[in-house]
Amino acid sequence: SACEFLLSGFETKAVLRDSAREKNIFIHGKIADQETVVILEKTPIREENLFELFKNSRLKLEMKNDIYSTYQLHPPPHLNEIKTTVVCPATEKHVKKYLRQETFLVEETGEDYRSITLPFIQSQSFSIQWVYNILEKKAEADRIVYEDPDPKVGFVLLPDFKWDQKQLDDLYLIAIVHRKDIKSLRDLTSEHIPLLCNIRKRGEDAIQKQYGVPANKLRVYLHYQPSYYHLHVHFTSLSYDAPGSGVERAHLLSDVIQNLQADAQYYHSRSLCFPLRADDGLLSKFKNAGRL
Ligand code: M7G
Repeated sequence: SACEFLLSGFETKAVLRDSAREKNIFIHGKIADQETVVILEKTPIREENLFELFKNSRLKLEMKNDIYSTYQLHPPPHLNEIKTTVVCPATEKHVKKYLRQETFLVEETGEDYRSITLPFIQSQSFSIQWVYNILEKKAEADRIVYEDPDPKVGFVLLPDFKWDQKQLDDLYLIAIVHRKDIKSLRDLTSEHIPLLCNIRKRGEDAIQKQYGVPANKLRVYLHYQPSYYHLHVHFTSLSYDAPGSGVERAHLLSDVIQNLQADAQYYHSRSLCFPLRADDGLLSKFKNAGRL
């Protein structure tokens, strides 16, 4: 297939970030003159593969000392895969998103949102074509775990592309709403409580049914700011320290529902804090407006 040799012509320009601990590397480069971001990630070792791993691998001794010894284990190829994500053509914004950078916390009032953030995201944000492709079954249709087709409270639940579905430890799904008129947390009012409750209930039920993971083992939340301005909810395993699950970006769905029950306009009027990267255009907008 065309895919097979996709990376053979990849020219590396820069390593955007890497982590020995997370065992991943984010690379900026070019494929056939197109700006490209490639993410390589070693995947967890799964218990069900141990038998084969021990039986069919070549072992090379590195050192031995008393009762201690270390080896290089060379597993059969199918147990040695690297999860690879390719963004091509990548925009400048994608390159920035993955570049490790200093971040600054911004406190955005409701008024800041309307006068600074909203105009900015309307002119700058990532394309959400991939979201529409999912809703219209033009991509990833075979990956859908659950769908409620209702135009008002319906959504599609599917694995996030950060999850390879090989183990439950790093379970990660997203629920994407069918409605196209809700950009983010900021647009939510009490009118949306039935939608949010529906996502929580049916999303949790579907995950229990499909993966056997109960609701009390899930972290269900929204990001503010999100990268993609079409409302979606993250479902991650409680035991997995998912990227972006920290308090400065994650808003638990249960809290969101309760806040809206207490105050219909909660997310229109309250200040919300979030981190911005040093080179994020939105950060300069806040600076220019004298809000930092
Ligand atoms: P977000 O909070 O808008 O942004 O979440 P973040 O990426 O900064 O967290 C969007 C979520 O959608 C992320 O968890 C992404 O990993 C996931 N995602 C992004 N894309 C482009 C895709 C895609 O094409 N397919 C799937 N299944 N998930 C995606």
